[in-house]
Amino acid sequence: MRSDDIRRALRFYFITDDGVDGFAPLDQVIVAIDAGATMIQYRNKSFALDAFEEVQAIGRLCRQKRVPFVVNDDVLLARAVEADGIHVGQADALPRLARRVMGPRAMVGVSVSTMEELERTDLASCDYIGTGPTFPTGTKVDAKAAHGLAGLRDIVNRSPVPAVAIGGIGPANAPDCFAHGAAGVAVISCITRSSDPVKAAAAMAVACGVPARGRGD
Ligand code: 3NM
Repeated sequence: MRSDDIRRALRFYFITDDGVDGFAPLDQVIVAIDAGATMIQYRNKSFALDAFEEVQAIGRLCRQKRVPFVVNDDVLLARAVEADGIHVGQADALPRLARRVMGPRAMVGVSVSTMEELERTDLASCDYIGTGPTFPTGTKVDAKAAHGLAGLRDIVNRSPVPAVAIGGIGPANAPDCFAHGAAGVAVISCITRSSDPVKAAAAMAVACGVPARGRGD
């Protein structure tokens, strides 16, 4: 992917929620894509093989809608569903290994919470970083302390690749993240735990300045 395509894809980055009852990941992705999400990540910390077909269905939908699709952590799952890329954490496959497995055209992203992590991460193998938590989040149980907008700006300024802000982001504070240099915002609960996910996803699209895609487009 070219670098301006990557920046465009990062703008409204939706990540599936593995902890919400009655709102399956595929349905979450349908809502996000219809609203205009520009990138989708499948994240399931307790992935088991019986979810494989659902991940394939999410991948197919993303391909059909031309929305880049990445898998969190699991490089082999990403390969198996022919995802466009992989997002790894500091404890997961090294970006260089992830790149080797996924190939030169894949998108590789890595999570970076602090300046120290940024310094020691192999960014030459990465297309972007996810950095957070920008604001406190209840979604990631082992999240570090929030680094706020000033921390976001520091990391953006030092990063050679575009940065996506993550953690506690919603329509109200997404514009602040862009104003502090984020290429995009990654969100989970502002959509998946909303009483009205369709409305919340539409509000995110407006905050990110992206057009709605709408059903069937
Ligand atoms: N990673 P929500 S924070 C998956 O700081 C994830 O790296 C984070 O969920 C990090 O939008 C986070 O509901 C959770 O706050 C984001």
